[in-house]
Amino acid sequence: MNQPYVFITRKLPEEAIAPLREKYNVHMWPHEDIAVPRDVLLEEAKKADALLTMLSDRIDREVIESSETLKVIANLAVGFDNIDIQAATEKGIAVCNTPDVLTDTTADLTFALLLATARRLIEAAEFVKAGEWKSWSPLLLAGHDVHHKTIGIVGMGKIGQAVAKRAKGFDMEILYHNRSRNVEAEQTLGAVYCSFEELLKRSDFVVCLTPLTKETYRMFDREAFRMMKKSAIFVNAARGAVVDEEALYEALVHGEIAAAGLDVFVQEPIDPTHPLLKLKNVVALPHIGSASTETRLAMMDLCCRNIMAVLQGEHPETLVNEEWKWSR
Ligand code: 8YV
Repeated sequence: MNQPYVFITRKLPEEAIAPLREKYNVHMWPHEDIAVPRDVLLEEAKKADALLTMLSDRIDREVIESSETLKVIANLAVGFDNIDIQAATEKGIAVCNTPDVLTDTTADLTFALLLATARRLIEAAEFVKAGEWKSWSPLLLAGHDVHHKTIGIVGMGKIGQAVAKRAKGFDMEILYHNRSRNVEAEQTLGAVYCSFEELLKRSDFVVCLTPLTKETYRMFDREAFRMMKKSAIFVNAARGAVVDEEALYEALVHGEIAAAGLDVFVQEPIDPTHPLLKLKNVVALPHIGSASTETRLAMMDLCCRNIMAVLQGEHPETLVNEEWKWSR
């Protein structure tokens, strides 16, 4: 009998995918830093039983419907806005993601980005390295306090809650907005639910952690930034497209908000000439929310376990499309 065929869309460490190599015919795109071209993805999907994919792969209806063999797509991310879930479900394909294992790591980065933006850490570090630190002055690189301020978290899922936990350690008042109430965050962290508008008006730090959906697409628009305090700091560790980047730029340039810490962008990698990157009050990171070695290995391991489960006819640990039915 032929071994199932698994295609991995990026070069991953051999030790991370060893469990797959033992059981299956594994083919891996040989580049770590180059996304698999569309034509190769289509060719591979056609014959694959399983795909291990990244956020940078567009797994749309065309890819999904080109395959008569595909049984599982394991995405190396908690988000899955790169995959047409509806098309996969219609084809009986399981879609899996990597929640939980990245929660604390992503919350750490989100809070670090908040701190770095408020306290101007990147500017300050560059200042020292550039040899510009010639004397002391009372307001040299003075930023803003984080402790005892109000944080407004938009998207109180697992990562949002983990950020709230960190905010509690900084004695912050915690507001949140979410599709549904998060009773645990309210009871254990004293988080207060409020409307999107109220959160924008009251928060010193507005932190976006909501998934990208039709409903959240560009929810941070011109009007949203106008509602924020002029001293507000905006942090986005979710998805770029939740924000109207032109509106954000205008808000930063015209002093409608004070600063922004961004780990995600509409276009990734962002064009180095992008106007947002020219602003001193923007801290920009290359989408590294879950990028610790430990967590990335745990995410890879979970992807492998999910693929093996489905190919063995079992229910995977972290299934996205709950309506998926595995016809054995
Ligand atoms: C990705 C992310 O894991 O998990 C997500 O949804 O945005 C990141 O943590 C990373 O971009 C690798 O795909």
